[in-house]
Amino acid sequence: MTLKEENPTINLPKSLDQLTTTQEIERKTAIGKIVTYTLKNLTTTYIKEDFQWLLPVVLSQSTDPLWPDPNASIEKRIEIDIYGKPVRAMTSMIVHKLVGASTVYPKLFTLAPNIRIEKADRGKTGKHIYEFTQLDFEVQGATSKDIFAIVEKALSTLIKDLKKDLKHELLAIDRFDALFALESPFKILDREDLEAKYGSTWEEDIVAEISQPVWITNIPREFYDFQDFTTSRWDNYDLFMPQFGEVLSGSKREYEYNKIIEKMEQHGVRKENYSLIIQMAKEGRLKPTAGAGLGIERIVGYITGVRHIAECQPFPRVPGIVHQL
Ligand code: ASN
Repeated sequence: MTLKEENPTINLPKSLDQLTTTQEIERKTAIGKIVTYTLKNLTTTYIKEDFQWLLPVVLSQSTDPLWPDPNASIEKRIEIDIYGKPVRAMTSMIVHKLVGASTVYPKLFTLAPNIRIEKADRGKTGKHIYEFTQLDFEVQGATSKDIFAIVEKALSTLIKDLKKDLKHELLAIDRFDALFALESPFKILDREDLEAKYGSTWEEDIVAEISQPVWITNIPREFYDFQDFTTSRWDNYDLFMPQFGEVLSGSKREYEYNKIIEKMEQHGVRKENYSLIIQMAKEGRLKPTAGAGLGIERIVGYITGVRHIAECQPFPRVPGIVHQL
């Protein structure tokens, strides 16, 4: 059953070649301008803060295991052989960020294409796409609080500047009044407290309740997120936007050899895929870092209020639907 049949109120995002009416084309034009402005504004903020902009890679022996993660829903992992070696399509540049920030570029960011073949039923969430771009950044020696401050400044600036410079486009898609100034610092909530209060639906419940962005911390997930082994608490975070949901996730990172090995073994992660960072950790070359990745289509989805974030892509990547382009 296709998404359209199941929920006739959600129109599937169309590819550029399928847009025919003036209204459709004007809407896509406004969204395109907002994407361009968002990329320019965010990258300018990071460059002003002394970050180096790294070009992304797409095929690599090491990529994000995306496991264990309470939100993982991967139908298929893309692995091919090139030059006699197995490589994977990039799920996130986390490993490259850890190496980059530990060695040559202590403050780095990249605009990275990530490929995650989500289960087809995620086509209906309006929040998942099987190819997306993240503004992924990492800072040597940073704490979670340092990362919060960087993100809060970048997003507050973006919303303020958008309302000033792109009023015409925001009005055209009826989002000018819906977008309000962000008030920093954002509230910090613990996932355990939310589970105790709302149960398993905490994500939807909190998104419906908040009127400003909130940080959610202490989420059990991949080996590279920092965990305090004495308290079992995770020093990691997701950023949730009101009436929308998650737009960013990140953490302080593990860098100690013994902890990394213990977590990889516990999680059943294939150590041979990560031999380089394991070796670096063993030699003390992996440094303490912290960082995060902001989903570009998600933040633009929040700004534009689209029903499906694939509407922010020129060539939509809705799980379960493969278009010729
Ligand atoms: N970009 C995320 C981070 O920095 C990782 C991810 O996308 N899974 O932690």
